[in-house]
Amino acid sequence: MYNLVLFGPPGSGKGTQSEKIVEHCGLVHLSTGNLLREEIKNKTPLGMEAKSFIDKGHLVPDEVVIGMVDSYFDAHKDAKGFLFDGFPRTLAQAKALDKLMALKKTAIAQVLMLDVDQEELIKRLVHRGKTSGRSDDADENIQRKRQEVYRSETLPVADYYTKEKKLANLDGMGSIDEIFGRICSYIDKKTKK
Ligand code: B4P
Repeated sequence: MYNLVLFGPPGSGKGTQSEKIVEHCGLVHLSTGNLLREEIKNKTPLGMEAKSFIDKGHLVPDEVVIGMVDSYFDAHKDAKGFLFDGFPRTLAQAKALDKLMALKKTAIAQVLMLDVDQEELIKRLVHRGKTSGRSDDADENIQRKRQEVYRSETLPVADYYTKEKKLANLDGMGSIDEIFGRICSYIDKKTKK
């Protein structure tokens, strides 16, 4: 099993690049953002709880997200590997993911971090806000809150993976295809070893 985490701040292009990576590598895409939006769309109790956090730019509680990931694993027993997009976002989630992987007798192979300038992040999200219909995109104050939450709660996850010698930084600036090219050369180099 080859398991990859795509990491980076809100708007760094995780969702955009993930679509292309899963096609290139034949992995199952696990986006906690997409799963939560699906729950919200279906007005489930989990979705309604999640919405109250997302609309303020906060993270959804760990136990909710971890439970959702656990069920997704169970529903994809035959996967040859997973691409984690937007998960883990806290240290507790990173530790829970390691436990889930160990239970499956596998592990996270690499964590790719997309580096993007702060101004470019806000520019992308403001642009997405005009078309996405996502309530968390609509307001620049919510976007700034999300960047703040990323720095305080999510960035420590990068240190966790650095200590495990799994983190690689990639330039996330440029066109979507240029960035995808960088990601592919990195993955191809690692998987051919
Ligand atoms: P996510 O769905 O993960 O949203 P994101 O971080 O904003 O998106 P991403 O980085 O994927 O950006 P994208 O490719 O779309 O999370 C949403 C919310 O759900 C979170 O705030 C949180 O509340 C909750 N949540 C999710 N996971 C959670 C977890 N594990 N724990 C707790 N809470 C959780 O790119 C952004 C825009 O830029 C797009 O419009 C795209 O077209 C554009 N773009 C991309 N690449 C570009 C490029 N190279 N050049 C120009 N534009 C580009």
